Amino acid sequence: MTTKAAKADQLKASMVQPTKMDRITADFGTKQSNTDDWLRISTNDKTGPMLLEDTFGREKIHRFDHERIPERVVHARGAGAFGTFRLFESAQDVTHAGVLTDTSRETPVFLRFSTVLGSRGSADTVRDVRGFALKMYTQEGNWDIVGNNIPVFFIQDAIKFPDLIHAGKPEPDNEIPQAQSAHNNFWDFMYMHSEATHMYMWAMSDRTIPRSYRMMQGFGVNTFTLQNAKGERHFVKFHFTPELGVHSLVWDEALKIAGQDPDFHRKDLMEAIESGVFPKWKFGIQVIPEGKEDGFEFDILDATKVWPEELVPIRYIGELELNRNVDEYFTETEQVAFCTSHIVPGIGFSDDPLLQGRNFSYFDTQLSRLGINWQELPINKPVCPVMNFNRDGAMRHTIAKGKVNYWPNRFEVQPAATEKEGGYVDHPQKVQGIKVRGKSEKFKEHFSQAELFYNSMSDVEKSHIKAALSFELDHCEEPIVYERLTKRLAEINLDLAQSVATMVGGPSPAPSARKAHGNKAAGLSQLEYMPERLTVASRKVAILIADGYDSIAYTAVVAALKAAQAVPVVLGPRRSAIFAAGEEGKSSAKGLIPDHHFEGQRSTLFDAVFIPGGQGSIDTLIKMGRVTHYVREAFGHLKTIAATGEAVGLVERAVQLDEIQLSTDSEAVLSYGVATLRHPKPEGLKQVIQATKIAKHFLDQFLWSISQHRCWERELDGLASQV
Ligand code: HDD
Repeated sequence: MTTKAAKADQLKASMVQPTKMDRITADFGTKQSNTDDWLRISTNDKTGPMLLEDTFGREKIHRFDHERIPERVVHARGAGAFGTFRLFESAQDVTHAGVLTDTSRETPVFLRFSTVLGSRGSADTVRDVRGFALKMYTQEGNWDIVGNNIPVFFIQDAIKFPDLIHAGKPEPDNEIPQAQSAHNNFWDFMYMHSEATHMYMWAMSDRTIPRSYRMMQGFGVNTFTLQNAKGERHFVKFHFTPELGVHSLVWDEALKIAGQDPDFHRKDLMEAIESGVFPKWKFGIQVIPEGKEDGFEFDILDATKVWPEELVPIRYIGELELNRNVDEYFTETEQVAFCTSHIVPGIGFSDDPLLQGRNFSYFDTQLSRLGINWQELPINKPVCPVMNFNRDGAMRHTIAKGKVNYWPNRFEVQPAATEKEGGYVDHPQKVQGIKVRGKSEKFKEHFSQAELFYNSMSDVEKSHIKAALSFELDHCEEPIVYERLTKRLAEINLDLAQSVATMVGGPSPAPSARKAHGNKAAGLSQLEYMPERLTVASRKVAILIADGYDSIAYTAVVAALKAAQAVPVVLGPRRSAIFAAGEEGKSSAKGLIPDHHFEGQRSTLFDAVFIPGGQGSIDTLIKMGRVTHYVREAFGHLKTIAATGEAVGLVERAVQLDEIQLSTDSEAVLSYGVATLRHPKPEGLKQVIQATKIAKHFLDQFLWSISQHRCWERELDGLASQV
């Protein structure tokens, strides 16, 4: 049986781990005595010419000169991790695929997340669709689901993909802008392809600025098929829903992080796995039996459409967990290569015109990126035997023994597998028709689901979509681009079109001739995806201190955060010892060394901020513009802010809003995501008990507020923009 260890064990066979005992060698194995000086003619006082003879010197430079391979033409920037897929309910009624029917298996997987438009060195937090590409190393072969964090796509037909990507990538004359859709060509293309309307509504929502790869949904997007043992076929869409909920950054924050920490998502994934907070997703399928596919207003093979959950419920049957970081980025995350065409028995394709084209494209791109033998690379190699008569090609690794390399052969070596032996049998499908360049009628309707999506958003999400479109179109200088596009928005919603037009300029759009349906659907608003069990695990909390801080409040909050698996990160005016109140000046005091100083890490990199009191500390912090800015910026980004004792005054001064209620002497208060506790000095047992209760209440409120991700009320009531 394949266990999750099978892939890890296989990879180990290709690993080296240098130790102090090892000695440096050339690639041909000979130990080297000097790798710092090129062989040359020299005398004591003169350095003479270098000798081409130096085989070691030449090898080192040759190897370096050829280190780069072509980056992916799209999805070049990414991060990946290993994990496990488990099934908790067999789907044998719809498929005979082992990976979807055998609940005793643990299938090893590799998942690569990515942005689409940016080059390999671009920033993680740009506004962009995120790739969600999963390779399952099943016992029957590799099964790749090459998906995104958005369930629909911009185009219906694969033949449009080069145009789409050319329009989205930097413009050809000047290679500007990097990793952005905010430019003339992209929005020109969006207008020219009304089929893209639904997808760009998703792209302008908060889905494209995720807080973390761990907090995104994954979708197979295309329509695949499943076959069961009886030979019945079903159309299927694949869904992954994160245990931590679906959460995003706010736009101002995403922009700043792109500069402050371009590796934000990559680090976040790595650190969470490293600390044992393994990201998990529920795996679900939406299934339509063959024969029922025509009963929908839309064509179920059209990748620009969702299958609304009201019509086709999601059946959750499995779980995906990421639990191991890569050992080396290049050989694993960079060389991993996915193909939508890689399927296993029980799973098949549909006539989805986007999928059909993808099935050609992925294998093809791996040839130019990695060469014909790319499936022999350790990260891509299946865990089951690979036996066939494909031979040779550049960089072939397998040594295939035997007298023959063809079938049929006189030895009857390596025949094809029967169905019983697990051979892949294509579903017999009756096909009849006329050869045409075109698609069926239903593919021509482009606005209904764009409206459905917009209608299903919360007020906060709607205002973010307006702001995102206003930002993007503000970057288009050519009036024909932003004027036509704002006019198009009236097909979705007139208020949206007019609000955006007011912001970006041009005439106010008139109502469209299309009759709005006014419908909403479940599962489209990301705010519906809160974790089933509220959690602050892996949330990073900045703790701001200076000399004289209150160590009791500090210790209590750090302990509570750690107990809940959150990550407290201490910041001070310097990254050398900071002394608590009472500790200062004592020769025995060691102080606390902060993790960073205030210039090193900005508020954008944290989920919440806590400032313990202590007169000395607050006297220092209150005079530091950076600290005031820290609190104000976190407030503007809707993050939880907590303060105790004297720090309550600091927060009050930084935020300066009457609407925020602060703690009294007898009560801890949580108001608009600001948790405060004044904690008067208790006298006597009764007061100590009372103070402990208040402190506990403060901690509960603080942690609950962090678990909510952001305080949307602050934005809805117009407070965030005032600070
Ligand atoms: Fe694609 C990469 C997702 C349509 C052609 N695609 C790529 C990756 C993801 C997707 C996640 C990165 C894989 C990795 O991490 O290595 N692509 C999608 C989705 C699509 C889609 C969800 C719509 C349903 N793609 C699409 C079309 C074509 C391609 C229509 C071409 C006809 N995609 C490619 C590619 C890439 C790729 C050029 C670049 C690198 C690679 O394949 O391995 O072949």
